[in-house]
Amino acid sequence: MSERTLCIIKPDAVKKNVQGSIIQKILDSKFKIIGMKMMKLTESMGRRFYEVHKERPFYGELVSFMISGPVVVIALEKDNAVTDYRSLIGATDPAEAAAGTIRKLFANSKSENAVHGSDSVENGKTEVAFFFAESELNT
Ligand code: FUP
Repeated sequence: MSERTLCIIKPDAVKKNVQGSIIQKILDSKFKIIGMKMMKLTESMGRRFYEVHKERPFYGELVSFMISGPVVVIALEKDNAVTDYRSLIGATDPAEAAAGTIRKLFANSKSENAVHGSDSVENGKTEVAFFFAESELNT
């Protein structure tokens, strides 16, 4: 089934200029890019996007990091997009991520971990809609 998932190339990866390498790996894995924009998240957007984590001890630092510099937000579509994209990015902590995954290759740490990926089919839809109007998507 065709699904949507959201990639965010996080500030650490944008600072390192590895956006192109990350996008190429996504394209090589047969995802369709249906929307893409570079932007700096506002504090309010960062807080809302990560609201599910608001009780976690790292919430404040996570939001500060995500608004510390520009990000590239990419809406992806593919059969099994959510699971396939999570396999492509690897575990949250790069120390635990499999060889060849985006986080293994490009992440600094568990918090500065290069990319975001939606964690369920439902969140894939919601997170794409958080950043893109349906009219902005090229399906
Ligand atoms: P993931 O779905 O792999 O991005 O991981 P989580 O949903 O568990 O965490 C969301 C984000 O919170 C991570 F990308 C980075 C941050 N985080 C921390 O900063 N410290 C932690 O211990 C766990 C997560």
